[in-house]
Amino acid sequence: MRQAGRALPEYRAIREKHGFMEMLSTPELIVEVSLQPWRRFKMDAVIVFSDILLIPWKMGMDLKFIEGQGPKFSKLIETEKDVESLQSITPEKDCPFLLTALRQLRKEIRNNAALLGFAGSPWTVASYMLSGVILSPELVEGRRISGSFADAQDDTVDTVKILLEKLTQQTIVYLKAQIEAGVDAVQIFDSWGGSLSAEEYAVWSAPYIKEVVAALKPTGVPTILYIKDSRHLLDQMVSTGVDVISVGWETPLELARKKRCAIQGNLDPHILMQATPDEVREKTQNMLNEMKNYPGYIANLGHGVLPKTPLENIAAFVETVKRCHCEEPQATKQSK
Ligand code: 1CP
Repeated sequence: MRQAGRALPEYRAIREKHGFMEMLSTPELIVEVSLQPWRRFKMDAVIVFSDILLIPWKMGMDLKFIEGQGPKFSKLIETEKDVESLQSITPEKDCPFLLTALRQLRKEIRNNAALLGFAGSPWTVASYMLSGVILSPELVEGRRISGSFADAQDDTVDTVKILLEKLTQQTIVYLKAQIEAGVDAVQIFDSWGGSLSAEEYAVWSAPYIKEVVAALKPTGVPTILYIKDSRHLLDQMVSTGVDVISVGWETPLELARKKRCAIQGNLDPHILMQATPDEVREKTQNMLNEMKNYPGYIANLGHGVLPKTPLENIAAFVETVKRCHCEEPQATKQSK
């Protein structure tokens, strides 16, 4: 999840001095910002500071960061010609800053934490390239694009499929480079996958993720697939072949458990933002109790940390999870 984000004062201090795009492409800043949450909270994993839109940026799309909104492309993909003009990336040449940062992070954290690399799923990244803004809730653009396929000309559908296939190949190359640079696992963010129905997902997202996962299998590095609104897509998530399914907070863990697959998630980040530290401890403990004895569970939030989250609540979450490794929950102790 987005662990640095805007919640940390030390992150905001760096952002006051440097633009987001500059931060994305400067190894020293990537390393520093990636380490900030870990220094403070000592979670078990460090996710590298980067963005899912790095691939299309390096394929030739002009990316700018609009303050208060997020990263945006100046011109979206509209025609087959636009898709054709996208270049293939060579990670060592096009994003050496990221690979340098990953190697440095590996050295700094040694084996004291897992180092996570990531990429967006082809569907989610394509949604941004084709439609741009997904910020307003009524504009779930992934849905709009797929909805328009019903009336779309065949060649539009083909163009989107060519784009998805292109992105799939780039994602494979990009994640392989991150693996070579030393990451322990990679997470694929299909943040907008949940806006598709199960039938649409089977056509527009799952096959491309499957291809990425199959290509990474020989490396032996575990893959994690995150979908925010994942409730109706759990079977498809498993069938992509990923090692871990990471579910949003609206998906009951009880449902995910039935899939007999390693699970990551899923405390509602709003709890961290609104509740007291005691309430955070209680809700976190409830989640841990629910997953007790489930083999292959990674405690996490169901989406990124929200910007105004009190730091003591993040600390309460991490401490409760870490304590759980060595102490049994109170209720279980008493019942023995
Ligand atoms: O916190 C970290 O440093 C972890 C690295 C990280 C990750 C894993 C960042 C840095 N972004 C991401 C993934 C990412 N980026 C996703 C998938 C996860 C999710 O669903 O949240 C998405 C959708 C993006 C795109 C993005 N980047 C948006 C959404 C834009 C939109 O229109 O929907 C935004 C606002 C960003 C900015 C961003 N990326 C990362 C950070 C720390 C920030 C905030 C920057 C700031 O305001 O200072």
